Amino acid sequence: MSAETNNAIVVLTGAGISKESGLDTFRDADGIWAKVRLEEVATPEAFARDPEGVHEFYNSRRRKLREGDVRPNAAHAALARLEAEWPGSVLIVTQNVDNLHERAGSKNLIHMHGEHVKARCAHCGVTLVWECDMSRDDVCADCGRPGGMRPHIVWFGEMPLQMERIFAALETCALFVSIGTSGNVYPAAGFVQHARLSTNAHTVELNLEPSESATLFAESHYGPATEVVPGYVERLLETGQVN
Ligand code: BJW
Ligand code: ZN
Repeated sequence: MSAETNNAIVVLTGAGISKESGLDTFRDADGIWAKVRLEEVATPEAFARDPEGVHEFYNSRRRKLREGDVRPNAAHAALARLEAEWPGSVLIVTQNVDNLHERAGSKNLIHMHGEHVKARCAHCGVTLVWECDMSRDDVCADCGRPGGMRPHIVWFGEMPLQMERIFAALETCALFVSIGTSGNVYPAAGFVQHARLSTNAHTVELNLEPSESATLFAESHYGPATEVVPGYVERLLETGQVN
C-alpha cells in the first residue's frame, strides 16, 4: 500500500462494546434509562436542582468501573490491535465515559461525552483526574474554590468534546466503523452520513442488532461485540482493504 493511499479509519463506539465487560447500556430493556429518568441525572438542570443525587448516580458508576471484574473485553483488545498493526491512522471516537479502551491499549482516542475518572471545576474550568467519589463539599485543587466540582460528563444540551478534531477526521477517512451504539444521540448519530457524504468513506455497522441508522451503512455484521469485532478486525488486517 503506497504512502499516498488514504487508509485512515475512524471507529465510533457506544455502550454496546462495554456490555460484555459488565457495564450497562442505556436504551436496552435492562439499560440505565430503564432504571433512572435521564432528565433527573443527565442534564445541567438536573445537576442544578439536585447536585447530591447526580453526584451519587455518577459516584456509583465510577465505583463500579473500579471493581475487579470490570475489565476490557475482546472487542476493546481487537481495536487496540488494529491501531497497533494497521498501516495508517486509526482514531477511536467513543461516546463511552468508561476507561476500557485506554485500559486495552488504545492511544488515539477521543472521549466525546467525557470521562468518569475526571472532574471539571465550574468556577475555573480546569479538568482534573478524579478516581474517588465527588460531592458538593469538594474544593478545586486549581482555583481553591469549593462547590464547583462536577462530573466531566457531557449532559444533554451540552456541546460534546473535541468536535473540530472529530469532523476533520471524518472528512478525511476512508473507512468509518460504528460499534455498539443505537444511533439515537446526536451529533454522534450523524457521523455516518458525514463520513459518507464528505469523503465517500466505506461505512460499516457492528452491533448486536440493526441500529436506528442501520440503513445508512454499506456493510453490517450483527452479534455480540466480543465475537463480531475481533472477527472483523482480523479480516481487515488480513486483506489490508477498507472495503
Ligand atoms: C451491543 C451489545 C453487545 C448491546 N455487543 N452491541 C432532536 C433532534 C436531533 C438532536 C436533538 C434533538 N433534541 C435534542 C437533540 C440533541 C441531543 C440528542 O441527541 N437527543 C436525542 C435523544 C434526540 N444531543 C445532545 O444534547 C448532545 N449535545 C449536542 O447536541 O450539542 C449541540 C448543542 C449544544 C447546545 C445546544 C444545542 C445543541 C449531547 C449528548 C450527551 C449524551 N450524554 C449521554 C449521557 C452522559 C454519559 C453518561 O451518563 O454515562 O451519553 S446520553 C447516553 O447516550 C450516553 C451515551 O454516550 C449516549 C449514546 O448511547 P449509546 O452508546 O448509543 O448506547 P445505547 O444504550 O443507546 O445503545 C447501545 C447499543 O449497543 C444498542 O444498539 C444495542 O443493541 C447494542 N448492544 N449489547 C454489541 N454485547
Ligand atoms: Zn477551579
